[in-house]
Amino acid sequence: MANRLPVDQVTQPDGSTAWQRSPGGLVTALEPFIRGRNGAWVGWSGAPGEAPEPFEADGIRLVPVPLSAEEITRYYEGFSNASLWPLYHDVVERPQYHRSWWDTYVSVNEQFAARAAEVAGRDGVVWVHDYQLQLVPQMLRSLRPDLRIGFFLHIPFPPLELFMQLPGRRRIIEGLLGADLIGFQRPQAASNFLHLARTLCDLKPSQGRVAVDSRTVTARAFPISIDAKSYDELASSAEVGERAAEIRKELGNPDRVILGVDRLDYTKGIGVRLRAFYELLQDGKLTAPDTVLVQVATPSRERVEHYITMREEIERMVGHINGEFGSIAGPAVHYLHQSMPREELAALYRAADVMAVTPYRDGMNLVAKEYVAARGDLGGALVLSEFAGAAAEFKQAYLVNPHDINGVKDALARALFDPPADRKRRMRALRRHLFGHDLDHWAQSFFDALEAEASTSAGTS
Ligand code: ADQ
Repeated sequence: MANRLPVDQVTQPDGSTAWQRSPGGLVTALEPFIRGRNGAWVGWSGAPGEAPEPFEADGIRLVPVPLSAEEITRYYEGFSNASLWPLYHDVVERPQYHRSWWDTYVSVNEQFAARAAEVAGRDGVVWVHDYQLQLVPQMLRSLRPDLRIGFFLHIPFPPLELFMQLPGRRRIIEGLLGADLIGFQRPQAASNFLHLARTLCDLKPSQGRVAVDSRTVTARAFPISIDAKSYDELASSAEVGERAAEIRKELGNPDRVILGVDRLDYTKGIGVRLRAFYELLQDGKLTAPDTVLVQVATPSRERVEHYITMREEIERMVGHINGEFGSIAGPAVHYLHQSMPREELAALYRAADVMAVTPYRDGMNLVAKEYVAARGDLGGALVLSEFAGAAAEFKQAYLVNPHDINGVKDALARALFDPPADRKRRMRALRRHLFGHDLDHWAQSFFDALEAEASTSAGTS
């Protein structure tokens, strides 16, 4: 179960509509588990109004949950993306709380739980994903006590000092405790959660586990990853190699290319790297267009207020830098507010000398992993925020504190100018870790742990 089904509705040339699988690592990773177990995916179709009947797309049974326009505004854009999202990301923006948003979050979670309760087989396994559905585990358990329930949170889980702001805070912890296994990106998030279970629910967690009624709930880290092998194959193909060379040519054959790829989100620290690049140009440490920054920013949550103002700020900064440092030959910052195909992203990764990933806070950050997977040539260098989950694994990246602009400038300069042998050594180490911890490893270890938890709980109840 996830907020969204892995499909988009597309209009055919003859005007009729059809469902098309949306590209995404998660669905690809889970597909073998879903198919192999005669499973289904429960989620919202992405459009307001009545839900279509359950249908099959590429061999996976999809079970849509309908959401009205008002529910989308309150549950999705409101409580999920304007209350929980900023709160769980260190309050980078001030969360907004409205009682009507919370009420709708509760009722939509009820609808999801009811739909899953209808379709799950006897003694089945349900894996619930992410912050939009945190109440589902408990709701589903009360409807279907026979099920094994896992939950995975893709974003960070905040410390007690921040979480305590949340109206409905106890309900959220109780909601999650309905699962047998709760997975987080980092161990710190699991311990934040258990600390809250002690404080808000008067429970006694010990060593990553907590007894709830007659059950045992386990909370621990399962860092998500990507299908590294298939990304590597894609990026090392002749077509992508040619496109990478063409991109550098189209950029005017600069000596150096710095790349940023993010959803346009205030947590991603896009302004941080623009600022650092701008100051390096001002200091004369870099010159444009010998060095250019390419920033791809995927349109995201365009109706949420924080996102509207942030987009204006970023675009003003890009205009400012280009006004000062661009020339007739071309701009210093190439800014693309666009979504693009996987192949084009892979070519950009191969064309970039330095990948800048500077979020203020990020659950994992798959872009950092994709970049490493794409560099089978051992070229390139990764500048990575310490506040991204990926930093816990990628110790050999150029790690930075995104709040320290001088530190970011320094890391960018080192990543650009360090001797090639040093950069290669770092990239080799990053790749070794990544290929030993890919997406399949993540999904398999979660399922294995869920099965193990279930048998332990059955033994103790
Ligand atoms: P996101 O916040 O969306 O995910 P991220 O992990 O970086 O962040 O994933 C973004 C994905 O979108 C990547 O696969 C990337 O290739 C793709 N993408 C980015 N820009 C694109 C563009 N212009 N066109 C096409 N594709 C683009 C949330 C959490 C993360 C966590 C993931 C997975 O916020 O911290 O890593 O879930 O758990």
